[in-house]
Amino acid sequence: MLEQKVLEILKQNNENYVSGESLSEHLGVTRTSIWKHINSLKEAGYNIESVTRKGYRLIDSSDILNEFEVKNGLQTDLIGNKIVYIKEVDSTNLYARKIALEGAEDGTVVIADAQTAGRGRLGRNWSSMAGKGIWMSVVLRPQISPEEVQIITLGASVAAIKAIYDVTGIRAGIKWPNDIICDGKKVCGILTEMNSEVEMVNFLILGIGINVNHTILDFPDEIKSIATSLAVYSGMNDKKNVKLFRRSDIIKKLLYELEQIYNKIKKGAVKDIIDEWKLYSATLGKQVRVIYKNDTYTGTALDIRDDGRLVVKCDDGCTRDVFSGEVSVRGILGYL
Ligand code: BT5
Repeated sequence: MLEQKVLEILKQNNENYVSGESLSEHLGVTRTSIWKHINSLKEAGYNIESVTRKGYRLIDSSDILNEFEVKNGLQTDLIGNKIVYIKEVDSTNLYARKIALEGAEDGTVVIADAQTAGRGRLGRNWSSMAGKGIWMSVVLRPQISPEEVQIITLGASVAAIKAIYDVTGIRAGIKWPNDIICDGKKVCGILTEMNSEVEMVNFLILGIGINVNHTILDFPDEIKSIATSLAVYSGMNDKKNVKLFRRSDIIKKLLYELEQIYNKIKKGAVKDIIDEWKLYSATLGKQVRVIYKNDTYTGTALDIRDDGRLVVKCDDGCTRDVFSGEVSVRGILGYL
């Protein structure tokens, strides 16, 4: 698309002016056509300055999310080959499921700027404000059995931790099974849903939500005390200097890290993923409270098995394996 070509040239020129004339020569279209494309880029949110006799320049500080921004510089071979960007959707997981049933290929990514009915586990809600976070689902078609699916969630948490660190410098931790936390508050949640036969997975929908540029006031009251965003966390010690992050940069890195994990899973290198998960765990060695239906017990999180079960040494002396999806693990003191 011509509009994308104009954008690419402006980006390559790093905030320097590019004349309308050189753009029109380069792309073989009239200057009026260039002007029209510049206007539609401005409408899409790009901050482009036009100065008579100098031309156009892109002031590239904005956090614009669209298919082009994610594809531009994406370093993957499979994941993200097809990207569906939607301004607003009920849930990217539901949308991804729909297109997977229609045959969407392995690695297709659905990204939304806002979700009106974001989903958590066990029928819970996921708050997904417009323009603030990463609300994304990936269609995966691994050849694994339903019992092995938990490793995808664990691997995705490792991928998210690494992508967050790489782009923002923030070191987050993983709270078993699917939460990523900063300073004891949730910054990211993962929801893996599957469509399977008894022995084989048909496809998986890996849903990842990351709070990126929220202020604390952006969160609904009921989660204000348990949620945080990368921007809030980065500004904790310096309120005047809250950083805003570019969501597309985090997504690109995340898709890259997910592909590394996916390749490991395909090779059967599950142990590597578990070992990495342990490095980032905020749960192992901690006192935990396990809540399962009407049963509650406390103990110490000892280890994690290769299939993702958490091993808990209970206070009554016995050791139990805890499956995810069945329990809520809460720290004895507060959320962690
Ligand atoms: C999760 O569930 O953490 C999975 C969240 C997955 C969200 C992604 S976004 C893209 C994709 N499309 C979807 O529809 N979903 C996925 P769970 O462990 O059940 O946690 C849900 C709980 O977290 C809620 O009950 C709230 O207490 C809390 N919560 C809700 N929204 C939050 C937010 N934005 N940040 C932090 N905590 C939140």
